[in-house]
Amino acid sequence: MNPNMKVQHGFPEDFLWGGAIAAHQAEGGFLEGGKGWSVADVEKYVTDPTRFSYKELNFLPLERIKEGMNEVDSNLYPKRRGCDFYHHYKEDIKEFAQMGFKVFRFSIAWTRIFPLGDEEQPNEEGLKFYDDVINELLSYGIQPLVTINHYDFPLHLALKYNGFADRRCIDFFVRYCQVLFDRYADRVKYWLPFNEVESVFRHPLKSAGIIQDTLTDEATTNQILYQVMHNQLVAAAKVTGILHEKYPQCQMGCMGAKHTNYAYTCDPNDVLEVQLMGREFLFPLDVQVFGKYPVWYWRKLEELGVTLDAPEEDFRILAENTVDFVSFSYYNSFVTSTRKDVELTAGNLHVGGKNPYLPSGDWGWQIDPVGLRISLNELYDRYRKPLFIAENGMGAMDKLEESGSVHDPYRIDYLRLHIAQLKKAVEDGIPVFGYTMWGCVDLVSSATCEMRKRYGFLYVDGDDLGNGTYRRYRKDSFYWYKELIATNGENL
Ligand code: BGP
Repeated sequence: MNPNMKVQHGFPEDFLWGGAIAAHQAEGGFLEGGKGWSVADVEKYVTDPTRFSYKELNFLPLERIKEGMNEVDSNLYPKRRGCDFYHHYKEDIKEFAQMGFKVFRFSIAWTRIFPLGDEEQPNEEGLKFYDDVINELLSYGIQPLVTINHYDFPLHLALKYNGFADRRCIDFFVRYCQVLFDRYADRVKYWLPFNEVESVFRHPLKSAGIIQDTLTDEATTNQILYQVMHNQLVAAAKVTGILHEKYPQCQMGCMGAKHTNYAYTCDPNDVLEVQLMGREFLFPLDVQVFGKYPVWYWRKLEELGVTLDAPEEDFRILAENTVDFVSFSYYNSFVTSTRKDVELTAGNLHVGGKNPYLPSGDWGWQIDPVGLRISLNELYDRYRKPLFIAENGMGAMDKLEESGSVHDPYRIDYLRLHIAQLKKAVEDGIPVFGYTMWGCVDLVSSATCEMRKRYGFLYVDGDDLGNGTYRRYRKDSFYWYKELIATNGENL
């Protein structure tokens, strides 16, 4: 048969099933093993996150950073605790292996490797920790997939340089990556430089170490943030080049949050609005895949009055070092309209229009499995690169029964429906090569610093304030995912 006529049934045999976490939400081990302070260590728990907008939750002025640095022993900083993966990684990985994971996505805490960020020499104890994690994974045949920086920028680099606003941070990032590649590239094939690379516009401190107090007015904010975005893209391209040259067996991907939006009405203005919004979210991935900015972008900068400090050399670096695959997070979708009367609802990372056709979860995020198939098709049509679903999952209130069981049928439903759509996309011919369910062990939520917002297959006995044994319990979804992996996605 002509190979062009091949019809895909079900998932490919080597499909990578697994789960994902990030260092600052899972590890704990605050300042242990020589670790330095990251911006996540000063993110304070707020007793009622629903009272705050995402902007208030995510923008930390200098005063609050200093307050956090003075409270070394406080219980009110959940990201210093995570789910204590730092001390539980062996048992957690054993449980992932029990479920049959083929891949595990985790991030490396920059401040374990370079506690301040601008040192010449790395911290051996930090490097050793990730050696142990990687070796543990490989002992069970689980492939590591590493995010190099996931929302835990070194605090010292933020305070001293204003993070990626200063081009010297490009060099610090490159040095950090070189150390990681030289140490782990023999065992880690897949790498991602930045989590949700477009996120600097949403939370500049978390994503790039930008101190809020420097964003004094709209013009200054635009000038700084678009420069930061550029600097991060150059940093990502540089390390992509280094990885490709020194370790050609490895692959570099990009990672973006997929903000899927639908037009609220068939008014062409609504449809256009969706298109314009989509390209705003995707332009950093465009740069990483195509090696250049889209033309509309320069016009936008002109309109905003932003002038990039970008030597010619930057554009050569971007053009020459494009990525091997595209990964993304997908949780929910929104509707968009030019009308002002559309009801709003919460979703991952921001608030958007509420879709009357979709149900919502405990935190108001709307559940849209078909949107995953739409997103996969859209991304493949645009990029023609292999795709990887780096995050997908459901934050919910779980209840630990006295028997030690946790019944989470809502999570099983969410995952079943999304994976059914993923399967359809695979059968559409989209080359998706893996799926890592977000927060496979309960961890601290990113936006709201809560422990009670649980995503995991493994329940962790700890509350928002750190009370509890941190013992792990298997939820019903644990057994469901195990069966799913065992049948390579057939037994949904
Ligand atoms: C993504 C982040 C993750 C994760 C997830 C869920 O955008 O990459 O770190 O936390 O969102 O968000 P939350 O934890 O706020 O529920």
